[in-house]
Amino acid sequence: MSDRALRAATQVLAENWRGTYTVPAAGLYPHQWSWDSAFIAIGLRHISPRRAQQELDAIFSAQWDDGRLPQIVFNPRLDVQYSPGASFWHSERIPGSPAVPTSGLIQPPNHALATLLVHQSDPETSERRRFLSRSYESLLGWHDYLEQRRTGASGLVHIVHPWESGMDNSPFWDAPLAAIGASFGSDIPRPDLNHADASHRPSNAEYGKYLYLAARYRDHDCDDRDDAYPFILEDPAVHALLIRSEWAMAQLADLLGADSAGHRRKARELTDALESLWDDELGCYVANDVVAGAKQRFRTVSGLIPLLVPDLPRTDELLRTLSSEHFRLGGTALVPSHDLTAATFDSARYWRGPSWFNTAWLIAEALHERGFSDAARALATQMADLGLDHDFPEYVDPHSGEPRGTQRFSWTAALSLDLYE
Ligand code: 9WN
Repeated sequence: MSDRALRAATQVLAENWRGTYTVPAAGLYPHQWSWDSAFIAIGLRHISPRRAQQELDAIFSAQWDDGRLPQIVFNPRLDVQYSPGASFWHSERIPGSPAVPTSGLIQPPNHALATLLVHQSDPETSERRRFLSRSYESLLGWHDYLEQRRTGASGLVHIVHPWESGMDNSPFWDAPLAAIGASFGSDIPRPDLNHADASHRPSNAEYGKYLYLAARYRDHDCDDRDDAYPFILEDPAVHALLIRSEWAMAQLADLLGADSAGHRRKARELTDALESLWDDELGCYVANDVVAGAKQRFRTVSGLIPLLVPDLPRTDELLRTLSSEHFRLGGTALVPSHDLTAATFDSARYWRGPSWFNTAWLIAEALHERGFSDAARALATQMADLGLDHDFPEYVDPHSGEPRGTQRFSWTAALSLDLYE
């Protein structure tokens, strides 16, 4: 990597650092986000393994009694800058919440994988700070929450809000949201539109449903016991990240001299369960609406992320789909979030087409782990180049590579440091 690229990425990460964690972007996202911090830590380890550890420490210190790691840890002084904030959630009123104000929802479980990579980058500092043993305890609680409280009869992990997928307006959620008659009402705060073009963001109609679901989950004390709750989905990327993280837990257990067999067994069980989301005709995994009992048959980047799962029976098919006209690996900017040929594809709007850097990293990591080193390096180099050329955008138009959303975005800068050199 060139000195200029290293300096530019380091500068963004320094600007967005808040003493113990990094905000995703100064204006649009002024708090700490859960899966962002794990991706940021993966990049930060190349410039400061200690800061990478602190980034993860900060999210672990906001863990709920039931083990969940919250979607967002709020800075209450910036309440009006982001909606819904601390004053919407009032997490201090919910039994089992931590001392700091948080959202009650979760995000995808990439934390054990990040913990392993951060530890491996500087085992000495990690040992001195007891990073591994402390993190492992938190991760055990986090995975227990997902595998006990959030797993249904299918053996697949459940999400209860589009935000929990990290891919908020994916076409996967269109029908499940449309089936919910209620909405939050017409007075929908949109501070996000002060920082990004409305045509790059989810619509007001979607926000009405997002806030309705969040308020309903909150008003039921976030206890996962609302029998008539209307949004329960199984998402391939969330489930695949849990599997990949369960394999990372096995490695962490080995490093700590703890029992790793249970983690390997669990990872295999979770991998067997994933098979029910396979769609032969589409050549990828799809989401399942548990409430309606209906598969959401779209090709999205979420359905390709299982490539990260070791010993996956569908690797060849997924690689074919990734290179096909639907995602055009190598022939377009990064990996589009949605099928380039679909009627629902939109090259500008958030998770309905634009290419994101975190999902590109997950695919690059999967290619690297499968031994496709050249393809992994090519994708990582493209990420680094696009990041540097466009001031580290949140996402890009897959056809033109033009920046969309906000800029000086932390995970874009962080992951551009991970080049498989
Ligand atoms: C809601 C912070 C987050 C990412 C998500 C991305 C976006 C939030 C929002 O920003 O979601 O969590 O306000 O739109 O979809 O993946 O973690 O960067």
